[in-house]
Amino acid sequence: MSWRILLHSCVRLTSTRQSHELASVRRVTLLPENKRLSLLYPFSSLEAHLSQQIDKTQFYLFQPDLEALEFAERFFTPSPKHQIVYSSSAVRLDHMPELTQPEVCFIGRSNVGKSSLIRALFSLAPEVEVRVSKTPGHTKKLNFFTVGKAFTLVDMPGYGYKAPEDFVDMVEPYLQERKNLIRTFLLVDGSLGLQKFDMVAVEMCEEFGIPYVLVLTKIDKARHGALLSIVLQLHDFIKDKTSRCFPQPFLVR
Ligand SMILES: Nc1nc2c(ncn2[C@@H]2O[C@H](COP(=O)(O)OP(=O)(O)O)[C@@H](O)[C@H]2O)c(=O)[nH]1
Ligand SMILES: [Mg+2]
Repeated sequence: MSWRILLHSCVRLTSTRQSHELASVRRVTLLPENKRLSLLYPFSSLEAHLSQQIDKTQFYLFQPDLEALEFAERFFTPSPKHQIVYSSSAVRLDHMPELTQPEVCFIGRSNVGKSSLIRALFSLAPEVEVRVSKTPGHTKKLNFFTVGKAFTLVDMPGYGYKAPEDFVDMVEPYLQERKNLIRTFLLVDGSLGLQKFDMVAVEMCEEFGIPYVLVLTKIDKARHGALLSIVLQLHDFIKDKTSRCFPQPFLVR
C-alpha cells in the first residue's frame, strides 16, 4: 500500500503553513547523495555499521524505489478532486464516524511522535491542522483525517505516561471493533526501544489479530550504535515473538 511506502521516507516538519522545502520526493532527489540517502533510506547509513557476522540474508529491508515513492506521494498530494482534510474527532467509540473507506491508525506512547508523523505525511497539505504538543498526553481524542476517497488516517490518544485510561477506554475497543481498520502503525521511540507500555500494545495487536507495523520515531536522537542495536533487537523480536507484525520496522525522524 502506498501510505506504507511514503511513511518509510518521512521527513519531520516544522509547524509553518507553507510546505516544507523538502516536502516532495522530487525536491529530496535534488539533494547531495549522502543527505538524500539518509532521508529516503534511513537504514542505509546504519547498514555500514553492521558487523560482518550478522546474517543479512535473514534481514529483510523495505526500501521502496523512487518510482514507488512518487506513486505513494500522489495519495498525499491534495487537489480539488482529492481533498486532504481533518474530518472529525471522537472521545468515545459511539461518537466515531461511520466510515466505509479503509482506515489506518497511529498508536503509541504519549509524546512518541504520532501527530508529528501524520503532519509529516501531510506535508504537501500544510493547511491541514495536526496538533503537535510540547507536553505529553495532548491528544485526548481520536482525530480522523480524510485522504480523498482513498483512506482515513486516525491519530490516537497516547498511552503510558499520564494517560493510561485513554488507552483502555478508547484505543483498545477501537482496535478490537473497528471494521474498516486495515493497518495499525505502532510507534516506538527509536532512542529508547520497546518499553513496558509498548509491549502492552504489541500484545493487544497480536491478541486481536490485527495487522500492524512497528515504526521507530526520533531516530535523529539516537547514536548510530545504539540505534542499530535497537533495530536489530526489534527485528529479532518481530521474527520470534509476533505473528501479525510487518517483518521490518520503519524508521522515522
Ligand atoms: N527529535 C525529534 N523530535 C520529534 C520527532 N517526532 C516528534 N518529535 C517531537 O516530540 C514531541 C511530541 O510529538 P507529538 O507528535 O506531539 O507526539 P504524540 O503525543 O505521539 O502525538 C514534539 O515536541 C515533537 O516535535 C522526531 O522524529 N525527532
Ligand atoms: Mg498527538
